[in-house]
Amino acid sequence: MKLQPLLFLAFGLTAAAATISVEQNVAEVAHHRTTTTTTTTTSTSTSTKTTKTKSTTHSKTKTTTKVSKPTGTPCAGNKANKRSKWCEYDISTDYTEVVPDTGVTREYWLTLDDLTAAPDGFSRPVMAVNGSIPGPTIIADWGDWVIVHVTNNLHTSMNGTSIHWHGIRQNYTNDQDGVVSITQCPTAPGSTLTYKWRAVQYGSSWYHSHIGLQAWEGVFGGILINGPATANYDVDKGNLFLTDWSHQTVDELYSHAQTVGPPILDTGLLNGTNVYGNGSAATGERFTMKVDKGSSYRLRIVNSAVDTHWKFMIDNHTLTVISADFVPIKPFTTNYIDIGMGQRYDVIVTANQRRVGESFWMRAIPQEACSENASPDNIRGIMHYGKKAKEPTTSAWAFEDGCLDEPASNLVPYVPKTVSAADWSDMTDVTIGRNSANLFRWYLNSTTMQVFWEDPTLLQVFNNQTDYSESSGLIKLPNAHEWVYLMINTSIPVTHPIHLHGHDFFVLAQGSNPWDGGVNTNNPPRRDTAMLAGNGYLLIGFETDNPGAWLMHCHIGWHTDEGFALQFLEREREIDPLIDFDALQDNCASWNTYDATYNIDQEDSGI
Ligand SMILES: *[C@@H]1O[C@H](CO)[C@@H](O)[C@H](O)[C@H]1NC(C)=O
Ligand SMILES: *[C@@H]1O[C@H](CO)[C@@H](O)[C@H](O)[C@H]1NC(C)=O
Ligand SMILES: *[C@@H]1O[C@H](CO)[C@@H](O)[C@H](O)[C@H]1NC(C)=O
Ligand SMILES: *[C@@H]1O[C@H](CO)[C@@H](O)[C@H](O)[C@H]1NC(C)=O
Ligand SMILES: *[C@@H]1O[C@H](CO)[C@@H](O)[C@H](O)[C@H]1NC(C)=O
Ligand SMILES: *[C@@H]1O[C@H](CO)[C@@H](O)[C@H](O)[C@H]1NC(C)=O
Ligand SMILES: *[C@@H]1O[C@H](CO)[C@@H](O)[C@H](O)[C@H]1NC(C)=O
Ligand SMILES: *[C@@H]1O[C@H](CO)[C@@H](O)[C@H](O)[C@H]1NC(C)=O
Ligand SMILES: *[C@@H]1O[C@H](CO)[C@@H](O)[C@H](O)[C@H]1NC(C)=O
Ligand SMILES: [Cu+2]
Repeated sequence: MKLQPLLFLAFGLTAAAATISVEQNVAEVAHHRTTTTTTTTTSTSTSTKTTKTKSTTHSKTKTTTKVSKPTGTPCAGNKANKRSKWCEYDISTDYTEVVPDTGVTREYWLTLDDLTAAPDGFSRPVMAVNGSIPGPTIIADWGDWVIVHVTNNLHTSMNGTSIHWHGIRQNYTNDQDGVVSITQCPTAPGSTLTYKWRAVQYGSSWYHSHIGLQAWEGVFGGILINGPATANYDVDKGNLFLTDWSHQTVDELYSHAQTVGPPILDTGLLNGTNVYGNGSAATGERFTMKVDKGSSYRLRIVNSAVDTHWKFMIDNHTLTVISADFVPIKPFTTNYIDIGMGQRYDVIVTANQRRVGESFWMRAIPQEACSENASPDNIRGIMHYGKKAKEPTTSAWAFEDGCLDEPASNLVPYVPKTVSAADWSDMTDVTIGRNSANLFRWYLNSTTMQVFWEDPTLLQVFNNQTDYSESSGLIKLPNAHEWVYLMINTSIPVTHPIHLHGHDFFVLAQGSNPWDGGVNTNNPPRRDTAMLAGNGYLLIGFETDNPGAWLMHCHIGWHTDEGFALQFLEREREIDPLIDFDALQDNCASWNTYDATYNIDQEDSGI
């Protein structure tokens, strides 16, 4: 067994060191019709055991852009006092129907490594993208195509990988969704997989690993798609990640999660850094953010935790919320926001306090009703007026502990939509039990997801599988443009952030049991992640407008691993021609070779 030496890296020492300039590294290439930018795989494998005879019959239909003016700067008209404008489009343009033809493709290279780092001053093994937590931000304009080459250098941990572009629609590009066992095999250490997708939405999100618990070892980074906004601001501060963190790795903590229940986590990080401990024993550095009196700032807040629901607030400042996940909303102003795992809120904060040189706490507060943390009051950053951050003496806004979503009345999509009656509806009951090895597993109805890295659903589609015997929890949705309603219901007092791939869903009903039967079809909240309350229900609706195998799962890391998931096989007959089977099979072949050499165990649900 060949092991690479651990690379050592000092970061998390200052907030500045945790961030790097992405713009320098972005290769922006005008996209010509003649340029071939098809998905490719380079691998260390020489295996030829998979047959490729079918590949010639699959013509790629994805390249739809044509050469037009290259952009890269915000679209004409999008100024600090006119954020609603976006070239000839604006914030009222229905982005589910219309996409700017920018003619631009942005290309990024990302590398995953096993490293040692001390984000809160305590040194431990981590996995990171390009040597930082969070990794580099993927930046594009609304309408651009994005190509990302992901190289797996996780030789020490011998972890396969896949990168999921959370919330990205993957419109007719299901095979780029980056979910092991569903859309791809793991990418083996030593291999590179190239993803290509179009930014048909705009706003804020993140990419993260979608195998095992790897995302919460540090494999994540921001996605920032420039576009119009529902309120004005002066400065875009970018993504702000709220991560929970422990001195043991999540892989070490998993056995506790599976046998006893969710472990108590040590602390949390703001954008990859924080202080740990008290007084003179404290280590690490606070996240800091400089503001100038009178200016307004956009923050793109992402909950990247494994098992923490946050309230986020800035002392003495209100937040104007302008989007929920990738959906622009009518702005509302609040003292704090509730943010579940996988969710994003874009907020504007105005530096409107009188005193010059003042510093204010920015707080990420784990909600005890559903999150266990040993430092609940010490996950803080500092927003400072003027050059130097000093220790703030400010107090938190009053709040009530709880793990619910923002009320639906706050989350009104700016581009309104009404939902039709259900063409297909079903319900599924969420329960927990122990499997034959006495480990916790989550069940939707009576099924806990168990799928296999080496046999993703898309490979089964290619192989003309009809029973999908290797893919549990699969629901077929054969017909185009039908309205699907799914009621998710639980009588267990545990909340779950429910995330759907390939769609924004409509939140038709949500609350604590019993359900009164009400269904809100008149421009309800629309997003890709919503909270299922403990002892509660969540009724989601979406249209079958995107062929593919799409995962729906709880975004608590432990629960995903413990099988809280199902998959929709949407418009199965139309999937085949959309898939780059050469890339899929090459990547699987190199994984199979790696697996045969090192005998890698899959110990979880497979996603
Ligand atoms: C957080 O880190 C990312 C990646 O380095 C950076 O783009 C972003 O600006 C940082 N956020 C803030 C609010 O400083
Ligand atoms: C999604 O892809 C389909 C098929 O290529 C296309 O007809 C549709 O316009 C696309 N939707 C968006 C929002 O780009
Ligand atoms: C990531 O690191 C690779 C080298 O490993 C480098 O080529 C690439 O430019 C970096 N990407 C970004 C976005 O910083
Ligand atoms: C990744 O490596 C860790 C540490 O060796 C291990 O515990 C975990 O099971 C591996 N995860 C995957 C997805 O292979
Ligand atoms: C910090 O102090 C509080 C109160 O004395 C204590 O409960 C907590 O455990 C301390 N935290 C750490 C990380 O030492
Ligand atoms: C913050 O608000 C409180 C309550 O209004 C006020 O007493 C305090 O002086 C403010 N702090 C600062 C630093 O402005
Ligand atoms: C779950 O079970 C209920 C009650 O038996 C049934 O009506 C429903 O169709 C099942 N749903 C799924 C997704 O299997
Ligand atoms: C799947 O079915 C199609 C159409 O019948 C056929 O052309 C193709 O060879 C089959 N693929 C495999 C892998 O059997
Ligand atoms: C959810 O399940 C509980 C207990 O099984 C039941 O009482 C309740 O009616 C169900 N609610 C819905 C909306 O199906
Ligand atoms: Cu869950």
